[in-house]
Amino acid sequence: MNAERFERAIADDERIEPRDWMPDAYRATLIRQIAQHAHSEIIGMQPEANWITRAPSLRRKAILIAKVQDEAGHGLYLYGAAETLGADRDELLDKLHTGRQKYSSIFNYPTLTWADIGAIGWLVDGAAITNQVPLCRCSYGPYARAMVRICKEESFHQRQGYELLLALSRGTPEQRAMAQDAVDRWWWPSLMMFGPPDDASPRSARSMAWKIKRHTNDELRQRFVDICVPQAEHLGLTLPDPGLRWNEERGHYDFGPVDWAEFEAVVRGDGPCNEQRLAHRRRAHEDGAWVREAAAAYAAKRAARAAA
Ligand code: FAQ
Repeated sequence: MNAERFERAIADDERIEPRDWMPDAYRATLIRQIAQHAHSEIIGMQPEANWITRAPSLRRKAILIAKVQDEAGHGLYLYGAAETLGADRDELLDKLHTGRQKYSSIFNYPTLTWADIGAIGWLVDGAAITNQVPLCRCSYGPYARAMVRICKEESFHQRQGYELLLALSRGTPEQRAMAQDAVDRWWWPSLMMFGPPDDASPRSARSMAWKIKRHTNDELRQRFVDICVPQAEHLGLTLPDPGLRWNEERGHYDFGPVDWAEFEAVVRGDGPCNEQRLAHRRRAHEDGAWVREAAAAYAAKRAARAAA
């Protein structure tokens, strides 16, 4: 009876809420995806935080601090959404710290110059929005609702990155070269954010049937390429793919092959910054132990006072 009601709700495009009955595998899939997403947000703070102290002006510094702070906030909404499924936040963090849960491959690349902050905003946040807008219609209510606010903030992040790159591409020859170099390095890893190709994506069919995912990895990757090509033209920068060309018949841009061996290596832990990212995250967690203890002690004191 419960299973039937669940299937009907999915078929009718109704939202599944925390107290509703759901199959164990649906719950487990959501906890995995939401946790990976939350981990990506908080690990994703590191590459950009690397440039806060070196931002070229007070305005750029204030914008960057706000963006990195938003990412912490996104992590918190997402851990909150995972908790509505019965997951324990400490356990999820422990799984991240011990390598038992993943975070997005993209955050294992270094930010070598200031232009990387622009390329991350334009391409990484752009890819994140392309992937996440459909998640606003995900069948699980708390995840879908968290996505609405996150997408609004990502949209601001994307624009600031684009504006930053535009300023550099219209600047001195050195600034322009720096912008081009950043786009050259971030383009392919951004395409990898959408996950493996459809014929090598073990989770897609089940997640599409449950309406957790609304489009396949390849569909969203294609959408992203189609959006970026005219934006790159407007920037006056080149995308590093000689195979990029408009295909009249398909109504889409064709693009060259993604290096899936590189993707697999990065997901396995062998990317340029995997070790550094995890080590920093573990250290930050340990350094923050006293804050968690103080907050818990304060909450206990307030609860005791309220009970008295
Ligand atoms: N990196 O069968 P599929 C952001 C894993 S945006 C690492 O296709 P699925 C914003 C996948 O999890 C980034 N692992 O799986 C920001 C699965 O792992 P499993 C985060 C990847 O779930 C911007 C296995 O490969 N966004 O943080 C990647 O159906 C700037 C098989 O793959 C999200 O997480 C990858 N790129 O589809 C923050 C969005 N791709 O089960 C700071 C929500 C796949 O073996 C600065 N997630 N894998 O452990 C999703 O939409 C989906 O989970 C996909 C993967 C599309 C990522």
